[in-house]
Amino acid sequence: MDKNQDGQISPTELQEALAQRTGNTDNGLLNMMFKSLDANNDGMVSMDELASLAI
Ligand SMILES: [Ca+2]
Ligand SMILES: [Ca+2]
Repeated sequence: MDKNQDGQISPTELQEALAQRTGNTDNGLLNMMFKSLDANNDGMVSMDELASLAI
């Protein structure tokens, strides 16, 4: 999922991963998912944050 391998998932990376897996590109859903993943609200989802949800 981490395309540029910086150890963080950006909203764009999450969107691409979501589109690839589900074909869903709905922005509302994406924002909701991203917010729930981004526990510390820094605008990026770290591997720790991702692991805590275990997608
Ligand atoms: Ca990244
Ligand atoms: Ca974060």
